Amino acid sequence: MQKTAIITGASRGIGRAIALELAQQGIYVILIARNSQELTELQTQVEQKGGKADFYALDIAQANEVKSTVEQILDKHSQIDYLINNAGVGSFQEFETFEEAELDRIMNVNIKGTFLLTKELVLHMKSRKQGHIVTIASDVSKRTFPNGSVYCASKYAQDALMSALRKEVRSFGIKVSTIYPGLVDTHFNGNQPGEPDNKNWLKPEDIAQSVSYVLSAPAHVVVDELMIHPLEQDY
Ligand code: NJP
Repeated sequence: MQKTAIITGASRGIGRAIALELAQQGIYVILIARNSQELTELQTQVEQKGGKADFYALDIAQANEVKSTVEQILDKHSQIDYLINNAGVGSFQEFETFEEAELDRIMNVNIKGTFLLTKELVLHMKSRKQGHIVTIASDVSKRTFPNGSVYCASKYAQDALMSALRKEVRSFGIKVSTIYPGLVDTHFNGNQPGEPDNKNWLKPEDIAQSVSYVLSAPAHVVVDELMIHPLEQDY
């Protein structure tokens, strides 16, 4: 039976590259983000290459949207094999200049969104006694830096959420893997991909390949954690 993967933050950057990589491997990709135009374009691109894709435009921080979307997905697909928690936002500024609204925005996507979607899928995976949840966290899940307080806190929390979940669901045959990238040349935080200064950063495709590696482990193997950096990044 064809494998299925839900990928959040699929409209651009790392999520888009993961979707293209998994679709190319014959996995049915279910794309989630808010921008329906970018998702439509990606669905078309996947289908033109012979793959299969659906998309759902939603805000993963909204519990009702997540719940009804997962219900629709499970009505259509009797099984979800992989959940790739990739959607994320961040911004960087001096501690005292962070507004409460900005803290809420970052926490709502990185923590609440990851929690909501994973919660719905864990139920499904437990009932099947299999499944694989892969989260794109950050190397700043394990280190901090000036002006990164809120983003680092969100990524530490996201890592902790998955680390505890890993211990809960292992006995159900569910794998939980976390990938910690360094600098990746995407639109993250207003970055413009392709700038000469970023030429040695990781490409979204590098992270897609690491997801592919993690998912391809034999049934008795789980890659719990994977950190990946540009060779030139001093971290
Ligand atoms: O960023 P970007 P990346 N509901 O901005 C989606 C982590 N990371 O690919 O909703 C649903 O190009 C948004 O879609 P849209 C980072 O923390 C990165 O670099 O249509 N989706 C878009 O598809 C994040 O977890 C770097 O605007 C929502 C995607 O998220 C992951 O990598 C380093 C959403 C963001 O695409 C992917 O980021 C690192 C919502 N509420 C970790 N809000 C790096 N780039 O250097 C946003 O250590 N999205």
